[in-house]
Amino acid sequence: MNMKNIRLEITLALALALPFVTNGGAALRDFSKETPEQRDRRMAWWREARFGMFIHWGLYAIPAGEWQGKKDHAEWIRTTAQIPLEEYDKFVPQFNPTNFNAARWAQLAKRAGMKYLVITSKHHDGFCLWDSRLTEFDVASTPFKRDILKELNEACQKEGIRFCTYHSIMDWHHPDYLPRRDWEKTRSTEGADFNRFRKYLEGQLAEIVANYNPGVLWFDGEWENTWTHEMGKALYDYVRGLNPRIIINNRVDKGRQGMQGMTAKGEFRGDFGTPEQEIPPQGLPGVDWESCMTMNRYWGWNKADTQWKSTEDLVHKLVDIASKGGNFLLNIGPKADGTFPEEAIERLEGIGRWMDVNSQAIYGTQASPFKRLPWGRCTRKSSGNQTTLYLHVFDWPGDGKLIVPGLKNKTAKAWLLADRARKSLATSSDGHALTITVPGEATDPISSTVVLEIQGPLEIEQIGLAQAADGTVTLPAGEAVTHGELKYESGGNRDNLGFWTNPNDWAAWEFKVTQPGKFLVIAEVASVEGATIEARVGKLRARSRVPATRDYGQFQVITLGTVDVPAGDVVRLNLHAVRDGWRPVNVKSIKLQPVE
Ligand code: FHN
Repeated sequence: MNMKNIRLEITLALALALPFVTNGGAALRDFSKETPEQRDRRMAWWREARFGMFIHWGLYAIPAGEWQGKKDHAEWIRTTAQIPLEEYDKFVPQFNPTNFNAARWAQLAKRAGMKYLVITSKHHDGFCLWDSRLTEFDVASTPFKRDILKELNEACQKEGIRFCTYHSIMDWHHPDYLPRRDWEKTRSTEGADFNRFRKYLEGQLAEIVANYNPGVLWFDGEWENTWTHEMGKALYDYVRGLNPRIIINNRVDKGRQGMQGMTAKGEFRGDFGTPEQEIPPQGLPGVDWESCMTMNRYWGWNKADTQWKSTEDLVHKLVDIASKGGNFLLNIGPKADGTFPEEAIERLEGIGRWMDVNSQAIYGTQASPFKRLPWGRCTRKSSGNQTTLYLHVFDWPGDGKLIVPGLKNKTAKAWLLADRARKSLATSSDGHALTITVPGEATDPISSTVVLEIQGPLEIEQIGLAQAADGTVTLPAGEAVTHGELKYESGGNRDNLGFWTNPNDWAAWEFKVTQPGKFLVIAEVASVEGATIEARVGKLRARSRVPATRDYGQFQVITLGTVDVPAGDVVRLNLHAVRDGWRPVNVKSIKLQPVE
């Protein structure tokens, strides 16, 4: 038995001797009693940061998404390709990322303007990127041997980036983790002890916290039924007991509500919500949340994945998330040799060029005071009696007049953030909107920032959905008030109402009409099997069958009929399911078009 195995046996024996789920013998503290002030102090650096790098790296980078001719795998490959354990273990002697350069990774994160970095210390496959005393299934057993977490932690510190770790509760390798994968028919569960797995999990987290001091412990893989709310609460308190200042996401417990990521009401643990591949439709005042997204399609490296988001799209996502008070955790899946894909580097550098000019409109900002703006987004900072609004203009006004609808403050100091001389821009107010005279050209093709400094309290009238000059009214999915399980979903190519399985669910839009009359009701919808929907304005109804489109992402435009729409500040259109033969329908938008 080699020295590591002896160490392993001693460590495990000590760990097993301790009463369960304790902080080295001391009774667990209950951290749910933390005061708002204590929490604000603990969360301050994370709220200031706004932007971080996610890294999914491990043995799965070696097959690079391909197995037996199929090319749509990634970090889940052991499961999606049903690779038996002894087969997957053969990747261990192949893991030798000789081009891994922690300094380069940290420099690229810094170049992009990212303030923290979250790396998979252990993903679902159970492989550990550090030399753990509790397992041989780690980097020390590979030809590479080097302690990746240690090197990256040190490199991050050099660049002023907060080092953080992702750790999966679900573990497809450890013999005590249950359940087995349903296709692992021959892998015995004999002797498996889930509580012993929990001690292993705790022991490894103690190693990580003690040796690498992560700012955030980003849990994942909490969804299987062997992991309970009680275990989640205990693990949260255990990790906070290891370092009371650490921040822990909501996937430590069982309160996360699917991919929309927010924590359900109740005593669920977790310091922030974790929407995945999507952005909440509105800001969530008083809620800490972070949208995590891939830069292309997969989290782990897949050499066939060419679905890279553009730099413009990524900057717009960063701005949109910050304008709603959230953080953006943007993922990189490094290759097996330890390098970042060139396409990822190109995007990090492009985002960095935008952040060179505009980062102060992102770091330490709070959510927009406006529910919507026609040309872009807004972030804000407040100091005493002064509010600074950062207007992120995606669509630059051709006539040189940037109108801020609903901003009733009459005076404001305005300038272009890109203008170091801060040359004042003229402003005027009609009492309902502030108009800023801006140059004919945007300062940045992706998003240009106009700064407004306002003394005294903000006076804002939320502008609802309104009729366009041509009389049309567009009702987007993200602006609907939904009732029941029906909800807005975004991310990827999703920007629609979905999960409309219950015909009792319905959606409502409110909008202002100044040009009443007869309107066509036009809907952009998708339904695998087809169904009938009905729009209601007052007592009027317009219904139509949604033809089967075979795919919930395959939208088509249908006309439901015509309705009379009255003038008014708050006109309501309700969209209902017709129960007979109901099948789910996705809705991207409703449009009212005046009938000539
Ligand atoms: O299954 C994981 C997946 O591999 C990836 O780690 C994402 C990132 O948040 N989390 C889980 C899917 O929700």
